[in-house]
Amino acid sequence: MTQPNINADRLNRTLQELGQIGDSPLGMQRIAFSPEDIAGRDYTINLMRNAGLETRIDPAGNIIGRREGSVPGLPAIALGSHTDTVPSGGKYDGALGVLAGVECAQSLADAGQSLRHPLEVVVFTNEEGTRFHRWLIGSRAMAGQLMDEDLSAVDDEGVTLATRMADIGGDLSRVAESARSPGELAAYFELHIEQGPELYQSGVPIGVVTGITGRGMFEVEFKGMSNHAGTTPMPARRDALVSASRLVLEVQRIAADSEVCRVATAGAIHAHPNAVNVIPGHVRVGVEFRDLEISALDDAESELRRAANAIASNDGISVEIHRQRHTQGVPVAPGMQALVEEAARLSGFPAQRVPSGAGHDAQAIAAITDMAMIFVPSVDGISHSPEEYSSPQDCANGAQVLMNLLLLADRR
Ligand code: HGY
Ligand code: MN
Ligand code: MN
Repeated sequence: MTQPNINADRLNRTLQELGQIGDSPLGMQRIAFSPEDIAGRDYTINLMRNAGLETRIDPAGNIIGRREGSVPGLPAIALGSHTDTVPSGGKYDGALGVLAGVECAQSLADAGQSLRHPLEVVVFTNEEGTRFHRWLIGSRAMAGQLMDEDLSAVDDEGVTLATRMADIGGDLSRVAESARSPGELAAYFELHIEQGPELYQSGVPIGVVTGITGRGMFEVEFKGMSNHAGTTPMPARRDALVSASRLVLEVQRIAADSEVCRVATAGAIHAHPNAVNVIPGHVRVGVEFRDLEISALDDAESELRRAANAIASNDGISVEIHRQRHTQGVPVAPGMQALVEEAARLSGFPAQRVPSGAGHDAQAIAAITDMAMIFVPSVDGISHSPEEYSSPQDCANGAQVLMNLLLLADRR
């Protein structure tokens, strides 16, 4: 059987075209549910249709392009990722996996080759979680894992998830219908940029993902007292931003010095009233910890609580720690890793096993079917930045391995 090859030029053209949608001098701004995100979704739906896929949007806003297989009644093999980006993000995170999935469908159509299994290509809603501070919305919905706190979420502009979902063609009142029953999917494969330095440093073109990290998210709220910056004596101040700053350094210490968990980040801060001549009375700090082991995340949480309470009592202000969405780390089954290695060998590329420090839709979909991930190198390991870059050759390599992985799985 001819192994249809993907069309590298076409893939890289679609990557550049999608990369124009929502681009800005500060990087990609396709924040989930935004007009830019919707434009990117529309572009992708059009590509899916050109590739011979029947498209639908499920109640969780997931875009599903589907082509039936030659053997009736078989479960589908799904390829996918996300097209939403972080603020000032890059052109490859998520986009590569979606466009490579479409490219596989297009190449099969061009070769007049059908698969035994139905093929689905999926764009998952709000993978990044920038909106609502809760990620993997679409993939958790497909896995039947959305919780009441997700469904009742309101974003920073006061808009509900129900409204945002309707904006993209979803219907939160029917979100339970997005959940796929066991046996509907035979496997899920996701091509993604590594977003870290390992493959780029080792010069190996293909990564066989061994596991996807867990993540614990918190918002730490310090309440002091706003006051006049010019007239309030230093000893009389209850400066919430000074206390928050001490916490930011403690968060770094938890991972960098004590190595309680693999990484720790205080990535967001909101100081109120955020005026240079007012002592900040109210500060919220967004904190996240990551590790494959849930026990490490629990230990990091204990450390965070200890540090925050010690700082607050020392500084004479109050503190509240809000525990937000936690995500379990997920290993990739050895048999699925072996299948990716075989696909890389068939494609003629050396491959290296590598863990994922980033989260992915695959870790949610792992709850309902076998999954595997393929990585390609990120130049200098940079991601979630306008500097994010993967070469056209590396992108094409990954798509070819994805195609061969799909063909291998289809014959199983
Ligand atoms: O944040 C992450 O790990 C992923 O890029 N959503
Ligand atoms: Mn991603
Ligand atoms: Mn990302």
